Amino acid sequence: MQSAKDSLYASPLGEISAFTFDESVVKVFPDMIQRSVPGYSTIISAIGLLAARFAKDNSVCYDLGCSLGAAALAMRQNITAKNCRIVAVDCSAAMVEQCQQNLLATPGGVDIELVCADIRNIQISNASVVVLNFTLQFIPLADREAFLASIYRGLLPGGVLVLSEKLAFEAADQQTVQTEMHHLFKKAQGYSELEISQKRSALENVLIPETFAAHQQRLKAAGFASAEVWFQYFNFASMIALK
Ligand code: GEK
Repeated sequence: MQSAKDSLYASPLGEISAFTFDESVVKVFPDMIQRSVPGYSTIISAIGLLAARFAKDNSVCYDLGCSLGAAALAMRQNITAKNCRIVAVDCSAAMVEQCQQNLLATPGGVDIELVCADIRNIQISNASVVVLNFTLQFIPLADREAFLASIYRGLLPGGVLVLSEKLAFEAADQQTVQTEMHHLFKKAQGYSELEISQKRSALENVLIPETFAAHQQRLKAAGFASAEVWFQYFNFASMIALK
């Protein structure tokens, strides 16, 4: 996916408004996520492999908070199950509009239905794969338990939830070091100190990270048989929860 360079936070901003997934973000999104989330491309490729392993004949694979459709497209490239379809959902109209263009530009075997909706309000059913790739972190804390329980109910036995999140750490020294390493990662990707600090302010109270222990506990409470990290790069991790 081609993308303009992200320079949204490059100049000093008097007042920093809360981060939203609007048109200006959509224009630079592939560059922004690639240079901000350590391991993003590795995770997208692995979502394709996981879909190949878990997608069942006659079932549905969900990409919740799909943005521009990277995970849905990776799944489409790898699914070999028969009569399978993908449902990709995002509540940002600007994202969905650009995602539609991306899907049309790269046609493939499995149908992708694109829905503009709040993922808390959609019915998950007959699912073999559900992907939440850096999306749960934007859902209010109070809604996360019920939301994951509804995903669990919609999954078929043997189904998988792939949950990727920015993590928080219980131990203060870990929190400090992991945050610092993420900032060093962003600097190495060409972001300035000003860009890093203004973006951090914009995401305050918008992106709410939790510890791996909190995620694991909630996933188990929702009914998942097990939940483990399969990938971590500093404070960004991807988990596999099995029904
Ligand atoms: C990727 N998964 O490229 N309902 C629907 N969509 C939502 C909601 C909600 N309640 N809250 C946030 N979103 C993608 C990357 S980005 C992660 C996901 C990031 C959407 C929001 O509009 C945005 O498109 C996406 O979740 C989060 O693999 O930018 O850090």
